[in-house]
Amino acid sequence: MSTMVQNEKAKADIGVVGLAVMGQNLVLNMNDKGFKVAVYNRTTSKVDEFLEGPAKDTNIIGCHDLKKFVESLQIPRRVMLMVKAGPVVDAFIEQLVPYLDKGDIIIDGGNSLFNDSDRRTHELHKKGILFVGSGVSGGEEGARFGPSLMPGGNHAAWSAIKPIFQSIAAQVDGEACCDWVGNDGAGHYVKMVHNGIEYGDMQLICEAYQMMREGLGMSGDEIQQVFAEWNEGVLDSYLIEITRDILTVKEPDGSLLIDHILDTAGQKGTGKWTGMNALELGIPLTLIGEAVFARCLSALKDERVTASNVLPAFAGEFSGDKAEMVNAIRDALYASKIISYAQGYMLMREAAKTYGWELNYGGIALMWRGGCIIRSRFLGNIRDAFERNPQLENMLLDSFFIDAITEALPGWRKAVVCAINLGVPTPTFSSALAFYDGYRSERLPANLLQAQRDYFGAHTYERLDKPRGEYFHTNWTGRGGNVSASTYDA
Ligand code: NBP
Repeated sequence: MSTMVQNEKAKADIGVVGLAVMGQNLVLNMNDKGFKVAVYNRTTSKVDEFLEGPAKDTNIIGCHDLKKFVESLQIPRRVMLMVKAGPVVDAFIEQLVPYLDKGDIIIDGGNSLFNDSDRRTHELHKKGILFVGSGVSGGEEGARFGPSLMPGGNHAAWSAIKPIFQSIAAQVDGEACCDWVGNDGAGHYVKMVHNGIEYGDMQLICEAYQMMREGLGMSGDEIQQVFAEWNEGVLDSYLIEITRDILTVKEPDGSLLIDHILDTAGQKGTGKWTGMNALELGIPLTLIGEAVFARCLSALKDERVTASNVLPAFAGEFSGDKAEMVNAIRDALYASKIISYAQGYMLMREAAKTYGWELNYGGIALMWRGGCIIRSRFLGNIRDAFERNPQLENMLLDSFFIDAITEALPGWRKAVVCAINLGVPTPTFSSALAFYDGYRSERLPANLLQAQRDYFGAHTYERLDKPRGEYFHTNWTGRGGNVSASTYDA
């Protein structure tokens, strides 16, 4: 074996820049799976602390400057950035490029905006560098023991990173929760939708909790039992599981810890990005939108306190069968969750069309089945639906989901009506039901809307008894002219 080959073998398989919680845990995960990793961090003392602490007695190579870091990597060099999203990623790319050669790979594993990943893929492609923007989900524990990984970007990089990515990812039924998502920003796009869905799932659970707590007057222990039961059935998921566990945590005086937590939700923007993109693409992503707005409303704590003293509820008290209503709430949660995922998939389908990606919808469900925050049994059903029919236009038209919604529908309506009567806000339960009723309606009142538009702005309308694409204008008042506005949809 030549000295050069020997030297190459002593080098690292991959380098990771950024040693905060995600970076450190991913590096340890890679090390466990037998990969040699080099690490670098802006604050270099963190490299030493890492090597003396969690990475003690490993093969991990610590570097204090980027040039040496790059030199410690096998060719093609694979550099993964686990740093704060935004300009920091661009700054690191700029510093790294002079040390890299054509065919080397930069992977951004942060929560970057997909448009940034699009841009970086193209800019680096011009320099011969392969860029991958990868969604990483699962938080600290996922990073350490198996995250969900959603890589996209320059496909030429995939074969070189696949063995590492698929072995560090979570595994479900022997399959890695990681596969190539698509070109350019597709990986970060799918991660963004994942986060939007996460917002929706969390809000749905919170509404179920509030209905039981405020509406039905159930104790924390009773609700904890309900979540424990739900986690054994179709709702089996990580978020239901942690809710069950959160409800066991008490203060020294025996009260529930969550009763002492300020009811004002934070957000870091990925739910908002998903909603903004849905508006941009014209997809009715109502549930995630409501989930983002519910966080915004929760943030108006002082105003809500003032309003609570002056605005009446005119709400009744619950007087029915509690166990029956708990089942109805479960049905509302399950059916609304189906709507949320259906809307998320509608958005991804439209994005694929708009941005020119070929997304594997069943594969995406598999990537989310393990390792990430929205992992659940239910994602297996979505995967099966796309396996039955890869061209499935909408998840709601799959036989499994038709049956599931049909079964849950009576309880869903009952729970929403009950919430309205009790004055308990359930924006995601109710908006999901409104979407469902709209989606299944052959006829909506948009005929009147078109008439209004034509009345005030001569925007024209199409007729049911004429072919699509033929536009008509009516002089509604007798005062207007016969000139119409041009027809286009923004
Ligand atoms: P942070 O998002 O807190 O980023 C910390 C890293 O960014 C450190 O290496 C820090 O270096 C570096 N950094 C910062 Br901050 N500002 C810098 C600057 N101006 N120049 C150079 N380096 C800078 O860490 P994280 O929570 O581990 O997340 C890493 C990425 O993964 C982020 O994009 C995050 O959104 C994403 N993510 C996080 C989670 C999660 O659960 N936390 C889950 C999934 C994805 P320093 O040590 O010198 O300050």
